[in-house]
Amino acid sequence: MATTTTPPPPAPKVNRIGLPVLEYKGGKTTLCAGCGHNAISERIIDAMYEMGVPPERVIKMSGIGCSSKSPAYFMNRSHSFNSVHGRMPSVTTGAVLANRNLIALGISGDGDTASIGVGQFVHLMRRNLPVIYIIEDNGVYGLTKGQFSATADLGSKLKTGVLNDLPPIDTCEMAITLGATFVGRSFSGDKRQLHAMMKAAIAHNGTVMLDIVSPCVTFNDHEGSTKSYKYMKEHEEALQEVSFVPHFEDISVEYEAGTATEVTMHDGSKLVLRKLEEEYDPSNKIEAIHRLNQSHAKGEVLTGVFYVNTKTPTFIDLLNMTDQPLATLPESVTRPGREVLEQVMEELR
Ligand SMILES: Cc1ncc(C[n+]2csc(CCOP(=O)(O)OP(=O)(O)O)c2C)c(N)n1
Ligand code: SF4
Ligand SMILES: [Mg+2]
Repeated sequence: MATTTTPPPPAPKVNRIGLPVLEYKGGKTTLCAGCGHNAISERIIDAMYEMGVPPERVIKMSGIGCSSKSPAYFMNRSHSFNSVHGRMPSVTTGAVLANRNLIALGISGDGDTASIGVGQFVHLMRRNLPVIYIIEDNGVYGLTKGQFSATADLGSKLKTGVLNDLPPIDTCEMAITLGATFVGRSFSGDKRQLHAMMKAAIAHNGTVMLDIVSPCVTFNDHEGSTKSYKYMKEHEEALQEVSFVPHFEDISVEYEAGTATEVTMHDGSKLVLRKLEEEYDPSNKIEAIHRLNQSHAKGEVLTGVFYVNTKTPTFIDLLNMTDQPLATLPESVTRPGREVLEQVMEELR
């Protein structure tokens, strides 16, 4: 009698370090269905998988808020630290200085960053510490039931009908002015753009600041909100078509001369910014601030990569740190002996 054997299941598709995408996933989300933050988690999973980032090298840092909860929903194999509200920048700075081999991914909210955390945000941006800092921006404090945050637009309306009478903080303008070296804005509903920007962020060595408009379906997705899906679909104005070619893919990108700007990233990857309108130079800070101001005046939400600078030294370079991460140095090196202490005491006498 002939026997039939069932063929083995096909091996899962793996990335350049041999991991399937499953190894980049996290726990099941407890955020509201349709929350923009969930879409951002998905883009992080895809980008980290496609770039072949070893999950164990990533530290997921956050503050407090629905956005700050989201690191639980991606990259389970990575390290994670949920800090105090608005204090993620200082904890991240400490972690990166202790181990320079880690890849820091900071997830914050507009409240966590631009309200309680604005002082810490300012000092992180001016240091050019290697970190990918993401603001999941819904214009409200989602976790505490929808009060306006400091990124809410003047005249936008709460569900209760209350109008916002204060002007917003533009976190991208702030980050560019202060010294971040890769600054952009995207929309959680713009899958293609966000995906390319996330991969470029991974390739950058320095402070990346991405403000991602991420609608809160429960408290800020109604008529009168300027951070709703409908408003973003009607008002998003992309500055460029963003494409990214990682250094390990030998793809030549074709574009007509003068229609695109190519930025070579630290690892040799290419960020290609295809112009959709007039000339735009992403290495020009003044131009970036000007375009952002212009878009506010026109009532548009400008998205894209506003500023890239691959030349400024990072905080790690400035401190002239040892190549070996401080956290791995033996105590014999990090702990001065009794003679050193005695010498210091002698000098103080
Ligand atoms: C020191 C401190 N102050 C206030 C709070 C209350 N609180 C928790 S989350 C939050 C705002 C979160 O807003 P955001 O960062 O925009 O995150 P979202 O929930 O909108 O994603 C506030 C005010 C707190 N947890 N700790
Ligand atoms: S309350 Fe808003 S921000 Fe929080 S999970 Fe729900 S939709 Fe997202
Ligand atoms: Mg918020």
